[in-house]
Amino acid sequence: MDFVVLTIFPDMFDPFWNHGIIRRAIEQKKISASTINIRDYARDRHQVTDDKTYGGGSGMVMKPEPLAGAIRAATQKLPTAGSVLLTPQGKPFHQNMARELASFDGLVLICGRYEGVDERICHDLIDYEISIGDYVLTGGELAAMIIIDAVTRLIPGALGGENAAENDSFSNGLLEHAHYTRPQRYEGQEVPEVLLSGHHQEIERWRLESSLMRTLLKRPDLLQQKRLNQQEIIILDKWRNEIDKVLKFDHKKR
Ligand code: 4F9
Repeated sequence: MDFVVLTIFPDMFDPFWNHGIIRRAIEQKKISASTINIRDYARDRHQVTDDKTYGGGSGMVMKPEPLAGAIRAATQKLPTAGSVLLTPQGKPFHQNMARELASFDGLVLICGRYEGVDERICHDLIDYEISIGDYVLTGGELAAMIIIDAVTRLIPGALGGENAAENDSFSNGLLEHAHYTRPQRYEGQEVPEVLLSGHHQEIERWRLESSLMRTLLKRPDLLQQKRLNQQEIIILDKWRNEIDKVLKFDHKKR
């Protein structure tokens, strides 16, 4: 996967490319990373990339020519890449979209600054408009990093262990199960015994139960959207029965 980022602040990406999984993915050539400075495509002497908004108002708008020039340069470099504009008006980003983007062989990420970009930047040049959430940032750069991060870890081999992203939260529509590591006893709390038992099947069943429990408590909306399989229904039914028993108990007698 080849990432090209269009930004007026390319230096913001230096620490991002140089740490952890992203750095290793670059070193192992699972991804390539580069930036294009939009300012380099401004043709006036002062290389201006923004201007006052027509109609009046306080905000500045990104000029169309430098941005279009930069997008064309990037898509020439990566003709089969998808192009993404980061904007609060875009489609909400989620794991399925990360999967879709991971299927491209390249991505051009366009970071706006100021109040927004001129409406006339040729929308034929942009495949996706994506928002990372309902809030306004000072620019699209952090949003681009978030997308690159989420996409990179889905690229085969990028996480080290084979298919390491397979059991992640959201991969099956549920939050991931609880995790424990050493020590076995920490501040009086023990690691659940089944995890030490070596019974692969029982461990899998415990993990599914943990996953379902956490999703029910923390993100019931995910559970409502999900198509449950037989085993999942059995586990949830068991809990329903447990709760029913508590509710049917005649508390006045106590
Ligand atoms: C981009 C906000 C993506 C949320 C870009 C200002 C943005 C954003 N998601 N805010 N420029």
